[in-house]
Amino acid sequence: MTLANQMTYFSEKEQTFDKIILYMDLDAFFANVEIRENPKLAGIPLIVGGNPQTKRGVVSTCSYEARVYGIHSGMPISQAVKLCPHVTMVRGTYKLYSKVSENIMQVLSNYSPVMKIAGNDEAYLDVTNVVSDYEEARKLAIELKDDIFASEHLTCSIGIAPTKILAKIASEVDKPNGLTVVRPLEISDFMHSLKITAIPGIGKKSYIVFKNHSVETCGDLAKLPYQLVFQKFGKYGLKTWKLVNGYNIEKTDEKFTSHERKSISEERTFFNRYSSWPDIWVHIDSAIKTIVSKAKEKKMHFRTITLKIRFKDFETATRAHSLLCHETSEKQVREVVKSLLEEYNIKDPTHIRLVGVKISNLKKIDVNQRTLAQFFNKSD
Ligand code: TTP
Ligand code: MG
Ligand code: MG
Repeated sequence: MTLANQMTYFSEKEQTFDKIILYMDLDAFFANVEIRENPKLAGIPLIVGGNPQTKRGVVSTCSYEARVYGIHSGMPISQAVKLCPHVTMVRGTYKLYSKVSENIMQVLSNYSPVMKIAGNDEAYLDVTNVVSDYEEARKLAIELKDDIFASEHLTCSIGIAPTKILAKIASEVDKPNGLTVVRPLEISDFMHSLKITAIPGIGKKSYIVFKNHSVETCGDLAKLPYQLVFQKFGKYGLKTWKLVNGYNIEKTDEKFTSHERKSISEERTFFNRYSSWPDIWVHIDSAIKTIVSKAKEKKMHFRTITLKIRFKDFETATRAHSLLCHETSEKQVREVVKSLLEEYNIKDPTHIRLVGVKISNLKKIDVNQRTLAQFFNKSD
């Protein structure tokens, strides 16, 4: 492809940013699940992966304390042990990670109907139609972070920007537990400050090629004339040049999938205070009111009601009940939740840290269809 051909892509479209994309990636995913399960592992260099006895295999991931020693995913365990002889190793509980990943994706799916899962601990949400501006997107991200922490006791980093690639880059700059927002007018400044390796796909090999041409930061690349960039680094180099200069290089994304909302849930956490039964009921009741009104707003019927209880020691239990047919009634949810709560047989309410109510098995209301309660002429 000639440069002339390439330059035809400097179109108006590339200057337009009309989306707000949120990207979430969990921090040290496998390692933080292990720490959650065994708090003695917190605050120390920790490796997940390989065989701790034989010291064979590769590092799946490691804690941020281990990263200080230069250890990273994919490194042979033998090398990691050389870098940090006192490192702690655990083999990994992969079934648990996959369950946690599923739960996290479920939480995320409540924040936008347009979502793309990009890995076991990361996903993009197109929130363009969910928020009205970047400030609202930031608030949504804080809510999402709290939600993820409340449901799985894990931290994540979030990037918000007008394109997927920028949102992903933004999520990385303040890891762990970061939140970085890049608005359209801030793209060039934001990019110029970054090392060239901050761009996904630029690894050690490409870095050497760039460095040989005195390009270490994205700003260095941005300053070069595009003709020279094309000549020296080819088509991919030119694409990177456009990215660092604030062009929108993303194709209209057909990969985002719209999904129907699978559940509606609300949780209430009792932070550092003792909960009493009346107090707990006030919170359960307000959670029920919120989810039922959300369901009505979205014209959804539900069949399954789930009650989640988390105790002070983070042990979490869920119980669910499915109705005979789809319903919309708040009263029905209250009755089911009451009997689910009785099933737990909790003696001491002060041990409760969190209560959550979820309705799922959702179905769009057919205006001609009546619920069973309406059929029998009952109402809320
Ligand atoms: P990442 O999100 O790449 O890494 P991470 O979550 O451990 O750390 P960070 O805070 O930098 O995001 O990967 C998610 C999980 O996928 C990770 O915890 C373990 C697994 N994984 C591997 O098993 N092998 C690999 O080479 C990588 C990169 C990840
Ligand atoms: Mg991660
Ligand atoms: Mg990841």
